[in-house]
Amino acid sequence: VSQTSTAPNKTLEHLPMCPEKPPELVGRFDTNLNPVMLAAVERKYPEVTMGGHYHPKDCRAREKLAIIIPCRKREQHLYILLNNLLRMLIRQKLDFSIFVIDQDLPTTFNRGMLFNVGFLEALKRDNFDCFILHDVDMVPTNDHCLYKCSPNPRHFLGGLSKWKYGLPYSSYYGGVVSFTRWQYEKINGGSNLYFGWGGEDDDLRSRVMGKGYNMVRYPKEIGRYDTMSHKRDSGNGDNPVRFQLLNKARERQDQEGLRTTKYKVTEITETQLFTRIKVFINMTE
Ligand code: UD2
Repeated sequence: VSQTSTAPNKTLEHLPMCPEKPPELVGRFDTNLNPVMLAAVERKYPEVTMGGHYHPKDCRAREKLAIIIPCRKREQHLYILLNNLLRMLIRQKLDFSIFVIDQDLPTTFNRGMLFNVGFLEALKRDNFDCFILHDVDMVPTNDHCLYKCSPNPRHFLGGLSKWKYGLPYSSYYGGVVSFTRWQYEKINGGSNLYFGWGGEDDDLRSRVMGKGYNMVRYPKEIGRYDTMSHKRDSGNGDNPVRFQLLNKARERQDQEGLRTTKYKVTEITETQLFTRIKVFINMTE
């Protein structure tokens, strides 16, 4: 696949480096979780260009960020997320691209594998340094929650509205996490084996710890997220074998993961605010 419009732009080379923490940041901001039309979000962010790309105009961003959002039949959540998230990313002076990874029906949903797909497909398009793996229904509420990578993979959530801005357990790893390219390759990505709800986030954490990284998380006030309420989706029932899989997570880490991800791209759609990649996953492979 050829390079897209995110290829290094020579005209930016003379610009100063963007500040690590731009002075425009405001801290806590109000979220808007009301339904919204995609066209309205597009009109709100004319500076985001076809395929979901943006880079600051007055400075050179410190890294190239790919945001990977698994999304099957959750369009309204996606538009609400973008409506809130894009303003924050622009304020943070980031060079970012938004990838939405969708999975063909009827195969049971596989969140972990879709992150691997997003990572691999993003790298076919540009030389990204940092990857943020992002649930479609998590909306940040504080712009000091910087969407960047760090020396350890980061779990972004300090607290969620649905748990009174706390977390369900201390090793919790769901929702939003970041990896540099090197970190994600080192842990061999996420497991491909979790079909249905649950366990893949704990497996991911186990892989992170298995390669000697520390658990890093934003403090509660900064990693404060609003969640969109929803019923359990059809095609994503409880994974009955999640605990068996989890017991062997560390042993399997090097045999199974990013390096063994198999999928077939069935559709690619570019809209102004994101590139959507739809894939077929075979449950028996
Ligand atoms: C929790 C975790 C989530 C994940 C999941 C177990 C939180 C805040 N998040 O989410 O990170 O570990 O449990 O698998 O606790 N999705 C679709 N379509 C579907 C199903 C899922 O797009 O049909 C995507 C979407 O991005 C969603 C994510 O997968 O945000 C997680 O699925 P969920 O929201 O149904 O699960 P939830 O809220 O219990």
